[in-house]
Amino acid sequence: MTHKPSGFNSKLVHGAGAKDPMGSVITPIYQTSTFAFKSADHGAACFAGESDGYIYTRIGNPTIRDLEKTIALLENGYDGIGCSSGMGAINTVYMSYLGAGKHIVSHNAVYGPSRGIIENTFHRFGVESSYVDTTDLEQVKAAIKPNTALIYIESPANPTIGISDIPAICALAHQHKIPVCVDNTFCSPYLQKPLVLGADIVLHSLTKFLNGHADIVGGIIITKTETDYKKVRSMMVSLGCNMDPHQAFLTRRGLKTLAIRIDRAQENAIKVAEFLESHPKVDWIMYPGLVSHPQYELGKKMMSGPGSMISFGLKGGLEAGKKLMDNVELCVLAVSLGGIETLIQHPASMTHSKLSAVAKKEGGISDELVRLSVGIEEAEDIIGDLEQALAKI
Ligand code: LCS
Repeated sequence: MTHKPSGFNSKLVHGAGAKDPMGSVITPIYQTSTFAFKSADHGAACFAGESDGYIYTRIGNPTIRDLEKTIALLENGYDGIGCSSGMGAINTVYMSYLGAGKHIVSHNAVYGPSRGIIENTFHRFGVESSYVDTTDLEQVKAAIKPNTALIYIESPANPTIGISDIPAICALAHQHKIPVCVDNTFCSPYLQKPLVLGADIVLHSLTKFLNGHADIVGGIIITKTETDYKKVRSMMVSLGCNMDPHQAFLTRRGLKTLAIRIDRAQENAIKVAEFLESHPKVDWIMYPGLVSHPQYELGKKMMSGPGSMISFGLKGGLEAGKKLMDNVELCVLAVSLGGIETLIQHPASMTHSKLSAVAKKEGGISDELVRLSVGIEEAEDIIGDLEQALAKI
């Protein structure tokens, strides 16, 4: 191609330009565990990294590589590493940068298991941690120690929707030569590009917006440099948390419509957020598209749109929230997010239930918090459903 596609939708559709040898327009599913070498010397060259031939699917596979290279292109990164799940990606990053005597600084409102695995498992291996409110730069500054080896943030955070200042945190971290990893699941590269904002590593639960159809679980890590890429890929291969070719195929298919799905869901979310904010039974709401969001201006600087994730609390607290969740008809009462359907869930008793009461309190994951992932249905239908359920409280 003499004209390299520069538009986001063109990149989504055409990807990193993988050409199938049989001329298949869509990258096929290479459903194989292993690849034949042309000769003993070729096999040796593949293992020595002197030939780019494929060896074994845990190490690499053409269907997975197409997805990895495409998402790396979307994030302006060096290359990508597909993983079996978002948690597979997170643990691969932790294992790559942490070890006995090392310290991680992270947000006290990250996806529950991202914190849980550090406090319940990595602590057993001598890793130290500080969970602070990373939306406050001073708290990040105060948490850094001589042995800090990784700063790990989510922005917007799950489930509080708090926004951390990625460029400021990266500038601070880099003064101390600490790498920064951003979980960009809530935004996707369509709305926010952490590597461009200064981060060293970005990761996603592909289960959410990037696949977008609630039919796979997957994860990916994208690094800014070749050095980090090699380090993280070799860890993923050793851990064995690789993607499966069929999972990569479905994600590559879902990814093609990322921008049009997000545009539509976001348009709906803005209307839903306005409806909720003005509803007399709603106590508070966190949505980056509302001026009432405490980091509204910062969000506008870092994100090209407010997205489709909303958190809110009802005046009747937990009991009212439960009533709402039990009475919705169109919105589905389920965890996960970023799919085509509107999902509603209760983080304190569901996604973040394994966290200690102290951790939940520190992170602002209150009992009344209800989280909504707005889908691509008609906005009037979503609002109508919430309205009838709210009327029952
Ligand atoms: N990062 C974020 C921000 C997430 O929300 C999740 C899953 C993960 C990582 C882990 O990805 P997975 O291994 O599930 O692919 N979040 C979920 C949630 O909020 N509800 O159900 C899963």
